[in-house]
Amino acid sequence: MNLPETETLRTMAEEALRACGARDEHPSADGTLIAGSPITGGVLCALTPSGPEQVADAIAEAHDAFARWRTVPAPQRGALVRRLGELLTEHKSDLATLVTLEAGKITSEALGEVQEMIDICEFAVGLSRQLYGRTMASERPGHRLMETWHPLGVVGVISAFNFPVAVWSWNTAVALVCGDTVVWKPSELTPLTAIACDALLRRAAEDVGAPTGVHRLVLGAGPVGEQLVDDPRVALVSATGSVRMGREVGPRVAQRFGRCLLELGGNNAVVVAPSADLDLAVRGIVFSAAGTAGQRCTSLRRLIVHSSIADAVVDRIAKAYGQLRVGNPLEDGVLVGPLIRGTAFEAMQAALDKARADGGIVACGGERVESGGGHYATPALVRMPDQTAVVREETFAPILYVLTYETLDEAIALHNDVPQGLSSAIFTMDQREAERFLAADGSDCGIANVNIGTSGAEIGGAFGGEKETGGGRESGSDAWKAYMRRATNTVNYSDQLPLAQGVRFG
Ligand code: UN1
Repeated sequence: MNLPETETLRTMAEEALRACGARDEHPSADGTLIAGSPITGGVLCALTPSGPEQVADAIAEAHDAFARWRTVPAPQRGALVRRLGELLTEHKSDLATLVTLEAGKITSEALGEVQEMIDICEFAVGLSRQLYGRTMASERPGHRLMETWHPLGVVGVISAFNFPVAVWSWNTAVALVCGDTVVWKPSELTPLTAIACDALLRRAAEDVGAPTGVHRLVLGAGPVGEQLVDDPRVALVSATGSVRMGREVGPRVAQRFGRCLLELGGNNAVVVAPSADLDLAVRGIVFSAAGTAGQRCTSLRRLIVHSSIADAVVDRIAKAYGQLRVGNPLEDGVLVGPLIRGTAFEAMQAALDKARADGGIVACGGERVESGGGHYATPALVRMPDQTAVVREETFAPILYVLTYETLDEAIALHNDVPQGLSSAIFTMDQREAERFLAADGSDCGIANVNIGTSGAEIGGAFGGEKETGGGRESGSDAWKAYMRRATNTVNYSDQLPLAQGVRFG
């Protein structure tokens, strides 16, 4: 495999950061937070993590800014997000470069991630004129009953390495038009993309005259996030990451009656029915399972295929896998980049060992691709006799387990018999089967698709899932409501004081 020198990657990162207007002191600082690249496993630069005082200052500043920002009319708040969207468009390739360098995504997927940011900005600008409350019919004469949506406060955004910028933008663009301010703790594995986004947002704020305290970036590992979780001035903690992290965050935020929005693990499955268009199915399956090297929370991990077509489907996927180029994500034609770090490769191997011990047969892949640098693996396809413990776990790597079924009821039961509930899909040409999969007794996930894969959701819908996925919804539809507080208002415009429920008092 032909990998570039880390020095070349470092220069690319510096140039992209500079183009985005990021302050020089970040990349040149001599700190303990190491920004690395999974492409070579090398170090891009050493940053200074935020100390407890800096985190407290950031929260205080965002809290102060909130007092002013909440009274700015929402369409004017939209102007800030519109400007951010323009800057993201201008710097699309700079940001995509940073995403590739830090997260290891292939260029097309990195550009797609930035496009997702641009799209959510557009959505949020429209939303800034549509933060509607309802007017209800009051049971009392001369009374009006209505609801008003008000800004909530400081939103603490904790994001993961695999979508280092899009998930931040879903939260931030929506939070800002809702009148909230944001303190962002990105993954400690992707600080540079965060620094670039923060610089662009700061510039947008300067350009439109918004307080710069509407957004603050804090860098570091767990303890920085914990400070956001425990600070009562943080009204909403929106956290993306592992179920283990969510189990910590949820109860701690609840303890102080804060709000939480959790996007945790997925163990996403596709059902392939006998009538499926197999050309379509195989393309959808390969993108969802092997794309982003299996490191999306929406990545496809389980294939539940009708026994009559199982051999044919496995053969076709194996053939497609054989043609996937694994390697340097900056190179044209490469479709599968590196795993984020060595521990991800080890977790993948451990899962494959367990699968074999459970009677699984590896149809193809799962091997290390020697690189002399980062950790690269061929996507694995594993036929399983059963949905054993390892299949029910999320391993953040490209492993696709294949199970078979006889009846659709059986397929749906297998599908739902995992602790996670993020994304799902069925490939079928049979409308009854498709509708059954989407019905109340069908897929139990937050996302259920027909004839497309599990990953690559558009921003217009609400994104999130059930069970151990955490229940949060972000991005489109009415997900904005999580970022606001609802006030119910009853206005008496009569000269009488009728009590509700016909109560008489005096
Ligand atoms: C994630 O992996 O955390 O649907 C988010 C998708 C992307 C977002 C994934 N739009 O795959």
